[in-house]
Amino acid sequence: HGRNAAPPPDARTMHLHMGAALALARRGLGRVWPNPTVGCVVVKDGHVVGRGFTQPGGRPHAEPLALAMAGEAAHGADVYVSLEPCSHYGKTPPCADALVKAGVARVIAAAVDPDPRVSGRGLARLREAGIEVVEGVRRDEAEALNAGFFSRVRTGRPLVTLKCATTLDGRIALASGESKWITGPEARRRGHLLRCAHDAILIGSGTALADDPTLTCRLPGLEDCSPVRVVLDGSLRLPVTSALVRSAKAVPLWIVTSPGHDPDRLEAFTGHGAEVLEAACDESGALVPEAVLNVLGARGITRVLVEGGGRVAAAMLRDGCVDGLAWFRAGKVIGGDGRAAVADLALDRLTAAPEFAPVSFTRVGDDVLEVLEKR
Ligand code: AOF
Ligand code: ZN
Repeated sequence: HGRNAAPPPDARTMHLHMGAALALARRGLGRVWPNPTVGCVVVKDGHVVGRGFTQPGGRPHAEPLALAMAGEAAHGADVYVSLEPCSHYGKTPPCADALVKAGVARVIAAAVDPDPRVSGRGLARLREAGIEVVEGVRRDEAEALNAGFFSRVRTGRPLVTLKCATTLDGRIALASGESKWITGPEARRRGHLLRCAHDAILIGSGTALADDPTLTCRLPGLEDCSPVRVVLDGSLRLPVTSALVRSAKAVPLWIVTSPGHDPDRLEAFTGHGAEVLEAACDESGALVPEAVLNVLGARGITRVLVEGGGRVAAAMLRDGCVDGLAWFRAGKVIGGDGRAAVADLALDRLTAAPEFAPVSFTRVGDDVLEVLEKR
């Protein structure tokens, strides 16, 4: 069919509509794994006539939702997508085909989908059908938004963010162990919001034993967004009476441990709804961070929030597994006898120190949230 496309929109118009597509996509963060989160905006004669974003669990995809909202108006429209439309027959038919069928005039895509089933084929299919394709509008932001998905597809491992809440001098508790509270209520709520935007939260069994946390998202309206809870527990120390195990039927709990435990011991956990996963250990019997991340990636996890404690943080940092930091800092000083956020790294030279570049500083109540990314 003839697609008498209007002249292409100017750069500013494309920038604005793609911004809306990215904002829609952002809503899916933490809820769509193993899939990327995608936003789609359909624009006809300068008016937005359809919007959609990837739904929880990863389906439906963004495009069919936006096209359905647009209805007949999709014919001859400009469609903004934060990621290349898919071209494969998965659990749903290809979004590229849906766009062709709807008779859209132009597709503006921010980034190419690295999934080997797609990787350029979606855009090629559109072009073959005579649809004008504009690539790369706000690409950096689109790739940053789906950095977890890109990482899983390219390396098999999820994106790892280490979250800490410390004093100015990097301490998380007094020598006595007293730690409630270092940061204030606003920062703690922001921490819960961070949980929602991740597929999984990971802690060590030491922290699980010391704090008996639940690790759910407890913000009003977001109670259903709790990520998978992952506990690194090489020697299966986690009590079956812990809050984590007791809530395993309501919110997924994955216990990662060393291979070869007695099946009866595993059944104590699986009987409560937890899953036990095996990962490789080093000579000292400690779980190897990369092996753990490979196990999570193989299960489809794209974004992990590491929440403690100091030994897990140190192991992840030492092995170069931390992609970014979300560091909440209270304006308090408790001194060197306080407990460190990161256990010993035993660095032999300063140039070996893991290094991060600042991304943002935000005041959150009386505290500061500092976001950094791997250099
Ligand atoms: C799109 N729009 O909103 C998303 C896409 O298992 P399936 O069939 O759901 O396919 C998953 C793949 O689809 C995923 O790996 C990625 O390549 C793409 N995700 N594509 O057109 C969307 N979420
Ligand atoms: Zn699709």
